[in-house]
Amino acid sequence: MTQLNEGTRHHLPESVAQPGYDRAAWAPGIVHLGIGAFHRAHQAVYTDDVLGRYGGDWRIIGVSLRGTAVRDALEPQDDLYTVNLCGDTTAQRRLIGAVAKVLAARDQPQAVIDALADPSVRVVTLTITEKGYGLDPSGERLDRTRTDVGADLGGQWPPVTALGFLAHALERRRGSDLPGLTLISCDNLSGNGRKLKHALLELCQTRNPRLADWIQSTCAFPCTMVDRIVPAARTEQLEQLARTLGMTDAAAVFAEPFRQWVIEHHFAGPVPPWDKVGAEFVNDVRPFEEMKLRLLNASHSMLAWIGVVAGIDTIADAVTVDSLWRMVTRYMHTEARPTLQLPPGYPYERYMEQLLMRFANRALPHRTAQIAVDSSQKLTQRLLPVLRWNLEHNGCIECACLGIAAWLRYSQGIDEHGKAYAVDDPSTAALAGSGQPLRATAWSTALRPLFGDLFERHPRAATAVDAWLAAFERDGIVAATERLHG
Ligand code: NAI
Ligand code: CS2
Repeated sequence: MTQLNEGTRHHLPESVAQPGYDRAAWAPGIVHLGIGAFHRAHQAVYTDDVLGRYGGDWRIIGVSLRGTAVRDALEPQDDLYTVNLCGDTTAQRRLIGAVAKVLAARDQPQAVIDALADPSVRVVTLTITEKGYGLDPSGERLDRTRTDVGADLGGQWPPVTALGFLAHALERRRGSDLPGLTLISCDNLSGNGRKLKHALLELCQTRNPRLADWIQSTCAFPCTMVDRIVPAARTEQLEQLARTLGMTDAAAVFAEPFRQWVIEHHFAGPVPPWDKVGAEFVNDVRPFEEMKLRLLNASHSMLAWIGVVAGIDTIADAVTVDSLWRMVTRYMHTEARPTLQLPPGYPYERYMEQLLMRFANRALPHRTAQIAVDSSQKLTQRLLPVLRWNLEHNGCIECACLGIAAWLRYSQGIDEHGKAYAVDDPSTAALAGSGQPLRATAWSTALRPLFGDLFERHPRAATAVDAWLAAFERDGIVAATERLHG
């Protein structure tokens, strides 16, 4: 079958919107680290909108830090791909022209440094997953026990982590008297810009304190809130798309229509006018990011853990279960909402209603198993702050404790039908298959890196988690959630 590329794009059906600009007219100005599905369906789309409306040297050099699959898919397609928006009633497709090139760091480490150190590049964006920042569970310090972090602390060539690549490239920029960069983390981490800055400065302090000083004074690390649900593409979606397009697109992404991007207005130099195409530049991102992490992401994770254990494949399937729909509704209203601080009058009710509709979108299957990946990293960003706040303010903790119990149960690696699954999360390896009874009170040493002394200081939380675990064993995980509504 024909493959999508510059030579074939004009044979795409008319219903596929084409980039409204001459791709060759604009040079790269952004390097993106971690060019996975989310970047292609979110930041690259905002940038494509900027190029279409205003032009500018803002095309993107994408970097894969781990594998080569995205480069291998995009290179023969001249870096073109489609974004396919799947709403419950509509499908909209568009071709994205913003990506100029993709580099696979594993094969081309020097080319990655050259791109980051190019004078025309002023912005670096990152979607490298929560663990890509190399931080320990406190989120404040590098995890020096990790071999990848250790290698980059020692300054080895080629670098391994995103931080290692950035340190090498920024050293070159400093040596060439080039301006600093605006480095924009687009991962689901609270204070993502601050965390990126801390992690990079700690690495550079160890290697070269002068570089750390230079970064402090020339670079900016705005925090962001990013939102669009973009599940990993399934083979059957790609096959169906090829039939619709009349050609293959190996790098296609499938996303929901909703999108949001809130960026702290703190830049080291020019950035694309994303604010003119739907993003918001604000002074303080924190209230937005807390709203999203604690409402959307925490609910997602709870549904994912319960879903995997109960054998429920997707989020849309999970929210058709009445007790799970009610659990999420109750969690959002009674436990998460009181912890949030957006200005009075912010339409939280509408936001929460819309979230449930987004979860229920059957046109966009989102596997519970995908969301459950790296759970321990996610738990600390999403659910733990809600539990802490409610413990400190004598609030309700039932749903958060149910969530933590579900995470512990998920970490056992075997579902309620006896089927084993891989727990793709290095930090929870210690919890799986030890044969000890599954109780927060019995696991306090193993849980300490994530929870600190929370369970010792707040026995009511430990008791609640253990009561949920006992209820799961007795009634099954989904039936147990009925207790919330009794
Ligand atoms: P993906 O699996 O398609 O891509 C992940 C990317 O991260 C790949 O480029 C991979 O090489 C890189 N990566 C993984 N581990 C890494 C590490 N230790 N160091 C450096 N790079 C690493 O996933 P996707 O959908 O692109 O999501 C990536 C991140 O984007 C998420 O973890 C999340 O923080 C953020 N995000 C994702 C959303 C989504 O719905 N998919 C929505 C909002 C944010
Ligand atoms: C999900 C998120 O995989 C996950 O952990 O909760 O990627 C979620 O889809 C996005 O944050 C939505 O913006």
